[in-house]
Amino acid sequence: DSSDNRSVKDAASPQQVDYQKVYNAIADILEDENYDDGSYGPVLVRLAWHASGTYDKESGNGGSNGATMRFAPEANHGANAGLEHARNRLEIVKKKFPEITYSDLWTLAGVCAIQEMGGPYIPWRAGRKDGNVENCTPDGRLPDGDKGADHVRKIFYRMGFNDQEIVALSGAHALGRCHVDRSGFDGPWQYAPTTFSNEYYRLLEDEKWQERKWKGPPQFENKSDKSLMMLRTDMALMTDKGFRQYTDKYAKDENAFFSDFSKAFSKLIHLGVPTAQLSEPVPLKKIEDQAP
Ligand code: ZEM
Repeated sequence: DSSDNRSVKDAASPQQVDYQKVYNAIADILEDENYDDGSYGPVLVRLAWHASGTYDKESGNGGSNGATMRFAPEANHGANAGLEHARNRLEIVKKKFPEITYSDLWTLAGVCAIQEMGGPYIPWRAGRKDGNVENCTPDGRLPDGDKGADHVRKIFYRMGFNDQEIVALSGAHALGRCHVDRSGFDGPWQYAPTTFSNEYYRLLEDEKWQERKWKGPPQFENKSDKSLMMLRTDMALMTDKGFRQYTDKYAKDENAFFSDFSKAFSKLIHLGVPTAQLSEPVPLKKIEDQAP
């Protein structure tokens, strides 16, 4: 019926926003020497992931469509602690481009951060609509770091991912760190936490990992200098047979990792968004690949 058609068209209206301009504005505010490791990139990737990873393929609800983490119940879910840093930072861009939805902005910011930190190109489509407080997802849909392979599979299978995609997505832990005041865990996974690479898999396999003795939640530290960490869920990618084959592959072959990560992350940030709402993929060039 015609009113339905109209609402779909209005919602997407992707031609009204210059997404490359939005991308460039996000790229502009990634760095800040006074924040964390000098970049908002990692926490922006985490925002895109937590906005999307609530998807439930059975009911079709959750996912990035809606940006429901703006509202109190979901913003206060334990897993989302600290993501206000990402949401607040993006307000600068939202003010410049008020016509973009939050749900498009958050996912686009994840793509921008990955690409600008040296990662692969990620196909992205516009057209997500912002929901309201009734669309908030129930707590408990995102993974807990202190659990094993069964838990990881349960959570990611619910979104519709397979073992290969789980391992590929986990390579995002090349970026950023754990913060005691957010998750309770502590430390980065690799030595250059603002550079996207396959270091996460290489270190998982090449370092010796031992349980850290401390008052915080159970986590692992590398024996050699104790400056790096792994969650129990990270360790599962090495100890579980089904996962290990892909960890081996990505540790050896960064191109394979980049290619598989790009596909899996793109899938993640479109989960649950009705196809009719979405634009064609929007080419979003890295700053370094744009004409001077
Ligand atoms: Zn994470 N992640 N994650 N992750 N994550 C943290 C940080 C970051 C898990 C997890 O519990 C945690 C994916 C999968 C899984 C990022 C991206 C992606 C932190 C630390 C925890 C505890 C939070 C803090 O204290 O600030 C678990 C259990 C996962 C699966 C089993 C996937 C998939 C991701 C993207 C594709 C990123 C970029 C960070 C770093 C954030 C930052 O602020 O530095």
